[in-house]
Amino acid sequence: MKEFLKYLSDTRDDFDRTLSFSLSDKNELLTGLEESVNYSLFSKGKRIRPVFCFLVGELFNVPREKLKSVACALEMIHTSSLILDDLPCMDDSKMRRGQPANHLVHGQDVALLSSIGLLTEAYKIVADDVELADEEKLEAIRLLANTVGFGGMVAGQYVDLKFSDKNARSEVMEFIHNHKTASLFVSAASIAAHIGKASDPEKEAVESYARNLGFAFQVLDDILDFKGSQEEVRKSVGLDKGNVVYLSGIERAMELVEEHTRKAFESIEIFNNRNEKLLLLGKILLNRKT
Ligand code: GRG
Repeated sequence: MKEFLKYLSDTRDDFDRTLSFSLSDKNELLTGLEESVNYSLFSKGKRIRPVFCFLVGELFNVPREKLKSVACALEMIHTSSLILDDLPCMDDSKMRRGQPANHLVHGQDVALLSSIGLLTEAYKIVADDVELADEEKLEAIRLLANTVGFGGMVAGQYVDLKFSDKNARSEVMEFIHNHKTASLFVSAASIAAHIGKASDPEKEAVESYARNLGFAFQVLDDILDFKGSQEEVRKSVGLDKGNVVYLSGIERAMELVEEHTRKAFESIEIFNNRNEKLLLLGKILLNRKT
């Protein structure tokens, strides 16, 4: 485990060296916009989605070099969604990644533009990647767009805003978690598997792992929001109306984490001893405190 923790932190550092953002137009009129994007993108995120993408790639012998643009795109999309999610018209959160939410520092107008800009940059970075064949880029962009848009995060956020309340059915909660959170894990896995020329059963296996792990990850996020302090969790905490603990209670929430983790681990049994890193990653994510 100690060795794997070191491997994870090296992978995260490697990713952080790859991730960069600067506007191609150096016009000083845009300095504030660039600062706002960098404020959120380079705040202390755990970088789980890019690291997960690299690990799935490793399973299919994809060199990291080939997944770097996709990894950056995943982090940009995720950061873009956090900026939007924190706005007063959404979750109205004050704290994110251990610092004030973007809109409290840069204003709601600039936060919104930063989020849209980052989202667009994510696709551009993949489209410009010379390491990827045209077919690989197209499939990656198609999968990412599907994850972000009306079939994914936008749909999940909409249902969360409009339909999550104390009486929401468990199917509503499942829809929200699968679309808002698990979907980005699934596209990380699908893209890495596609580039690694995985067979259909292998693709299904890593996608099922990602879906279940992503779901458990979100439920755990809800549990941490319920149990943790703002200092521990490094973001605004509390029970908002879409929180699983609020809907189903802490015991059911913990059962859900267990059920989905078990399903995630079962999904990758087909890889035999090649699945070890994904099993360890799952264990670490589900024992996290932030
Ligand atoms: C613009 C992409 C986009 C989407 C629009 C706003 C929105 C629709 C969706 C919100 C999705 C959202 C914020 C889901 C929460 C996912 C989640 C568990 C966030 C916390 O992830 P961590 O713990 O965070 O990986 P860090 O800060 O470590 O990166």
